[in-house]
Amino acid sequence: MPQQFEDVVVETDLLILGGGMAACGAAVEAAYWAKQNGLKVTLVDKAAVDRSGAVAMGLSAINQYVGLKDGTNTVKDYVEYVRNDLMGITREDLVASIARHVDSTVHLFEKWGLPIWKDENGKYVHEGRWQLMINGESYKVVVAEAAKNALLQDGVGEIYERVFIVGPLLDGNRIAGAVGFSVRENKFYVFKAKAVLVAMGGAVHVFKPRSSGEGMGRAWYPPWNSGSSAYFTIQAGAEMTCQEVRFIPVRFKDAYGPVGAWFLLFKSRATNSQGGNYMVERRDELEKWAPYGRVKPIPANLRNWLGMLDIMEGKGPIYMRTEEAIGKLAEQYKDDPRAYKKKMKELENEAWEDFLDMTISQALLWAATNVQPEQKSSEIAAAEPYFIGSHSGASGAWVSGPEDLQTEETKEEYFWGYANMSTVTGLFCAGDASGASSHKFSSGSHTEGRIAAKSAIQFIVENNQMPNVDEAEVAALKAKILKPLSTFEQHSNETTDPDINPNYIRPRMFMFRLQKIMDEYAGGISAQFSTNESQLSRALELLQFLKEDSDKLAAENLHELMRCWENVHRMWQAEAHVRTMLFREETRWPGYYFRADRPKMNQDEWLCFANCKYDPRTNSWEMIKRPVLHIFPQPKEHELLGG
Ligand code: SFD
Ligand code: AMP
Repeated sequence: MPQQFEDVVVETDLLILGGGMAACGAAVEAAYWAKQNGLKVTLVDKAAVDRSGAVAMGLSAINQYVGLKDGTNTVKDYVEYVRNDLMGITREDLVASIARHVDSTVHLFEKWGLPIWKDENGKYVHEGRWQLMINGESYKVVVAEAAKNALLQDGVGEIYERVFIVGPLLDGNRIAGAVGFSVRENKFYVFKAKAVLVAMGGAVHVFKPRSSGEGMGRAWYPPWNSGSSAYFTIQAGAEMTCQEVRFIPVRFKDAYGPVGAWFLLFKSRATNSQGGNYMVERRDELEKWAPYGRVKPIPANLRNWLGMLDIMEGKGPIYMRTEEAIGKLAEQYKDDPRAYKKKMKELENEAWEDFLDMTISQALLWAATNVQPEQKSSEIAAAEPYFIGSHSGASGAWVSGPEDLQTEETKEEYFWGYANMSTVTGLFCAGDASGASSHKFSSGSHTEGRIAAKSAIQFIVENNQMPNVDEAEVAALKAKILKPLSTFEQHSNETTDPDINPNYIRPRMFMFRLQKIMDEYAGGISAQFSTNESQLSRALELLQFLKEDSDKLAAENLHELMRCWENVHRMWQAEAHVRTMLFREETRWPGYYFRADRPKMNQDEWLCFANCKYDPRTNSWEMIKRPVLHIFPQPKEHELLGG
């Protein structure tokens, strides 16, 4: 009987939600400070920490390493890089807070056993200025082991795996815990906590993916990151930021292999079907987006935009010129056949390992389609939109920065007591869950998890009372969360095909409907990433119908129950996105999306954060504009924008 559910109540001091990069960083740091203060830490992951989250398959590079010790770069350099890539709009205090600590995290990874490439002088091999090459197939296992050791060895904490967190518990404006259910057993979980740290990753499959039919389920970012962080913080009433910033990654087509190693390590070019290089041929276009079109490296969205223009003019496909890049790197060995052969073998190995370490399906697709990268180019394409605060997107919760990095001006706006605390008391966020601090990637997310956890423990020490939990609210939440099971049970025998039923909708169909709305009206791949005010308004209207129908979701078993809630989470991420795109009346990042009715940047108002906040009591949204302020002086050219 699916309706017989055991209630499991867990009381803890700090509750860490998620078991990915940020959560593992949080676990290590929280365990250290909790031990000193006699506190308990509980971590909950919907999967198994060893292989959960974005790094499940491993990675082939650590994308954020500043190199402070040997003076390669400064924190300010990193902040400038991020600010430029986001065309001026970033929380410098948050980016600096991570950048000043990230190297120590990378050194910990190495100490825990992660192999980082070294050259003949024992120095790290860089992919690009900020990126280090790793043998990273087991990256997540290494990081998870350290988190588990920290939490479990001295009895400081406990870990719940395969428990899906649905939403928050609140005591007024203070977080009081979370509720969820086991995806394996009939157990309903109530976690009561003095502080909660959200690190449940970003959101994938909000938009219709390029891969459909036999390839469906394949995505660049993991499909099991389904918007739980955004849902949790939105439902808690936290202010959200940069919800209009979706990330469109350019990826090897159909298996989503990342391009960074090809552009940076192999120094490859991408050319269109006529052999033209859009980065060269379309350079003039960048002036339209000045001064950000002039910065180096050219912002990721503008790089996308130039390629998209080629596609829209019918010059596709775009190819990564792997054979040319490998040929050039081996060229200097040409006179010595043995050395040349050796170098070619080495490059060939590196090319395959790049994918075998982090996107195995890309290696499989290459093998299946007889691609030998040293002989043949591979197609690349702009993928569907993702919501991810840790890569080149920026969506997430609006969190407090650290006190010591604020100026008098920024302190007013960006600091409210505890680093990485959202606008809800006791609710902390890290990794994809926190916004406006892009380019943290795996290492920066782990680092931000550490920063947030340390701060959360300080919060608990200074606010050491258990918030009240309203048991009637818990009972109502339990009924709501488990309802899809009874809906299915009640009605599934009324039709010959249990998929088709006038009384309910199954999660897969619900997801298709959401993806179709977003794809067609909110600037997905079918719409060439283009939208306008009328289309966005229509999307909101259709999302409203979808929301009404979410009450009719049906689940045959626990796995489907998880699928139901994953899609509800995605739906709320979608709504925050559409509302924020409507709020900003401009094309707000060309190459991420294009507002056909507002084709330009609004130069007078560009430099601001577009924030939003949902009030669960009144079921209403508030849109808020926040200023972009600097902790480091900005280059002269940017002053032209008046920011
Ligand atoms: O090449 C619930 N990333 C890269 N980072 C790098 O440093 N180098 C790279 O090479 C990177 N590349 C890359 C990357 C990711 C992917 C998928 C590919 C390639 C193919 C990005 C990083 O991986 C990313 O920035 C961090 O992992 C973000 O960390 P975090 O902690 O914010 O998210 P997570 O690791 O995905 O963890 C999420 C956790 O939450 C759990 N979860 N638990 C309970 N209840 C729920 N409802 C939950 N929902 C989710 C998950 O199970 C998981 O534990 S490249 O492309 O640039
Ligand atoms: P990706 O594989 O696209 O996720 O990129 C990995 C890293 O390389 C990220 O830090 C990107 O910002 C960076 N990167 C990728 N392509 C380029 C490029 N053409 N120029 C500069 N940086 C890049």
